[in-house]
Amino acid sequence: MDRLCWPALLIICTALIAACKPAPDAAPGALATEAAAVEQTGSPSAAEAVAFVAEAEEELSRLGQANERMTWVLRNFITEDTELLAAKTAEAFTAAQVEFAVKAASLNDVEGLDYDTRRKLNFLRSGTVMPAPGDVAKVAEQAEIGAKLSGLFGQGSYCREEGNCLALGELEEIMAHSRDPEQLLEAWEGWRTVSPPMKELYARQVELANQGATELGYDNLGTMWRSGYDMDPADFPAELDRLWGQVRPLYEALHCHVRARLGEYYGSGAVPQDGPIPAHLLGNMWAQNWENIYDLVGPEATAAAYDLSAILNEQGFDAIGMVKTAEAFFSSLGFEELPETFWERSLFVKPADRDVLCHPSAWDIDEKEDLRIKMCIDVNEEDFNTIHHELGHNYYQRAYNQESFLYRTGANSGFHEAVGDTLSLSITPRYLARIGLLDEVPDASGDLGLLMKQALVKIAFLPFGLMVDQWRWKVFAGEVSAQEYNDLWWQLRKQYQGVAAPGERPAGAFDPGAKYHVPTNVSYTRYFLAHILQFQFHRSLCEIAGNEGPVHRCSIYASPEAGGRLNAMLEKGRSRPWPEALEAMTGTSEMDATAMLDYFAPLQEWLDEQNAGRECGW
Ligand code: X8Z
Ligand code: ZN
Repeated sequence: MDRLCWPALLIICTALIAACKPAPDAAPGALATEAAAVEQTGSPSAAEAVAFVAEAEEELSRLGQANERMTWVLRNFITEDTELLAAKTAEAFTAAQVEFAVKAASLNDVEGLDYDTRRKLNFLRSGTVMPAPGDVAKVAEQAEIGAKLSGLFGQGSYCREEGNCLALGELEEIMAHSRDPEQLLEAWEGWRTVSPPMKELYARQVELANQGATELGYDNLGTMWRSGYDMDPADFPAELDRLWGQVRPLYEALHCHVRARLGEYYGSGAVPQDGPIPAHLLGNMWAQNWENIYDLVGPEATAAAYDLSAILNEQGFDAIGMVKTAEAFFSSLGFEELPETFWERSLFVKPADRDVLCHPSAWDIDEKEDLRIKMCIDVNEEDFNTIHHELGHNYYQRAYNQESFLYRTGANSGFHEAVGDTLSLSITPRYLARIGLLDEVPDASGDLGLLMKQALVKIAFLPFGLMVDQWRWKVFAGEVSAQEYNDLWWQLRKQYQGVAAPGERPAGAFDPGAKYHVPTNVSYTRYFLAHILQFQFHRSLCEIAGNEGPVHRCSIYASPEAGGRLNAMLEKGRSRPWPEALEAMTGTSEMDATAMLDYFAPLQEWLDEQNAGRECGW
């Protein structure tokens, strides 16, 4: 289930779900008895639906927890044995998910259902990330493919020659800090050697999951993925377009300025001034976050923004110290401290002696108190922010632990991703001074630099956050063949991000597979939504905290009023439609990017000045 996969677990369990499809006809017999009862009495009654939902919640919770625990072991200790064992556990869980989904679909038309039963039936039907077709052989095949795909990613590395291999983390370091185009190109292309073997497997997995989705009554898997937003799935793409339309001018201004500066640095031969930016020059393996090239593109005239990475290192922070600092922020809002077991059981540092999956994740093992994160923390600003992101998941999980099983998740997937990021927006100079990380609060002349840095994280991300699922939805809808996957990927990268591959891609390339969320089947629109929502949350919480200055200078640190309002939303999980949750928190029931635009207004003005006389666009 989703909750299992919460951001973190979602990642994990989706991979396994994909890997282990049990055939409904091979599944346990609980529902057979019920079906027989229905046969005797004619169509199922509302009371039967209520009983069915209760049974499903209990069973899925039980199997989900077993799966969660096993998956934790797998991701912390990747071997053939743990892969096999985890696949078995996931299979049982997936078998139940699919069985309950089929049954829920069959109860769709029951009349006289109460609100919660109707809502939960919908979640039961649509909530399986990679549904299985009802055929034993295909289920086994799909299980095998899922395991292979996540294995190819998790154990991937780039080897210059035998014995000289670089793991993803090391390649990402090069992408972040090297300014040598040759070296950047090698790291960029090198990492993409892991994914060509995924292509055919991925295509087959899509085919199988689409069959599963069709059996549940959806046109294809994409429609099923779009069904979790309390609206007609057919309207969801237009909702995303609307939000993207709000922020696109700001993105285009940022792109224009960054391209010009990169052109000055690398030469306009390397960075053509009328086309997309080569993807290896933006400081990140996927060109999704540009903060690492702040030194090349930031405003020169203003005082330099402080360097939080340097400060954390100078002050002797280690991974635990960073997590403790993030926890203290939540405590200052009135949230209870993390349990002792969090500290005992989490993974904070990359182990030297075994394969682990380093992509950051947050876990809720027992749906009560057994919260954990798994992350290979480096002492730098990016990871400091990501720790807040992960703890946001954990505090959300704990806040809704009194809700029933199917409501133990975010109001929508974007909400879950937005909580920790909302707190990160409050990591302001004043806050850093208050906790002793800065000696004094820099004056407002440094704000432009800070806003630029933030824009390189938040604004630069937006089109990437959108395009990943635009690609997947077309793939799921069968609009392209496997041979066309990579071309479609780069077509969308260009269309949305204005970014291009640094050179012709080889015939077998499967570049989407080099991004974690594709081989592990984690939906990505969640992050796009989270980037919009977190500014809405921040603005409202700042008002509640009594902030009167510009919103980019506001920190909600130590405001129990803001914490109380946040908690009121978190503890409801998804028991009510997300627009209600949003309205209770912000006073508006619409997702809306004006909070984000207001936050960046001073930067937009500066960018427009910089871009005067430049030809923008690609
Ligand atoms: O995957 C994540 C989180 C875990 S839910 C670290 N993020 C996306 C990514 O890394 O691609 C956060 C930002 C976008
Ligand atoms: Zn997350």
